[in-house]
Amino acid sequence: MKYKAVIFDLDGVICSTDEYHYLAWKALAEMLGIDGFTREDNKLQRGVSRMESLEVVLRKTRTVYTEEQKTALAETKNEIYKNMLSGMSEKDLSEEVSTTLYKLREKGLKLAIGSSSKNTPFILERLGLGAYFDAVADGNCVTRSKPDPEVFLKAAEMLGFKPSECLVVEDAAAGAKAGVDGGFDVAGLGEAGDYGKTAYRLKAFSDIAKICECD
Ligand code: B16
Ligand code: MG
Repeated sequence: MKYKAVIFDLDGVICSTDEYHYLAWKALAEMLGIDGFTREDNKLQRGVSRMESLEVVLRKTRTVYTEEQKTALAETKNEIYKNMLSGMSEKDLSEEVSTTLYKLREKGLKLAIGSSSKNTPFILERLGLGAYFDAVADGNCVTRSKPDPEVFLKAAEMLGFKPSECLVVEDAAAGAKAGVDGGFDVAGLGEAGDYGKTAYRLKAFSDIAKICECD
């Protein structure tokens, strides 16, 4: 088998929480009197940290905020976002994702999460995957967010494998760059598939089973 492990991004790969991020940032933008926050702007927030995401919103206003105010704004967005997450349950884990994870695990592959999100443990719990993964590297254990490779390198280290032995699955351009720069083969969904250096462009999540010879 070509790979010993698969490291998954969370938001936009395992679950559709990327849509909640967008809605929560849009709600914050409206609170600040910013009308023109769009899905195009939101693409720049994918995979990057909460504070960097806030800067994408604040670029759209001339108002200058202090660091203290920025911290409070990021907290407000997170409260809106967590409120949306609180309605999530095991039903939000798609059949396609759960079947594919099962097939990979059956073949003996190790499975990990590599996410920029500090809400990773909460989301995995809601999805019924709290104890499912062999390793979880997330925004709580890194100092540099994607496109820096730190989170994926950390996940590989936790698993005890080299980057060349792991496949990274991403939906964001920043995440695809992080994987490639870390020395991983990357399978890209959507926008990540358009990042030139990915090893695979996925049409569907379930394609991972074919790549890992589990189908
Ligand atoms: P939080 P991923 C990333 O998760 C999101 O794509 C990105 O939009 C978000 O800003 C980041 O997590 C931080 O999230 O505010 O929950 O800590 O795609 O790397 O799983
Ligand atoms: Mg993502």
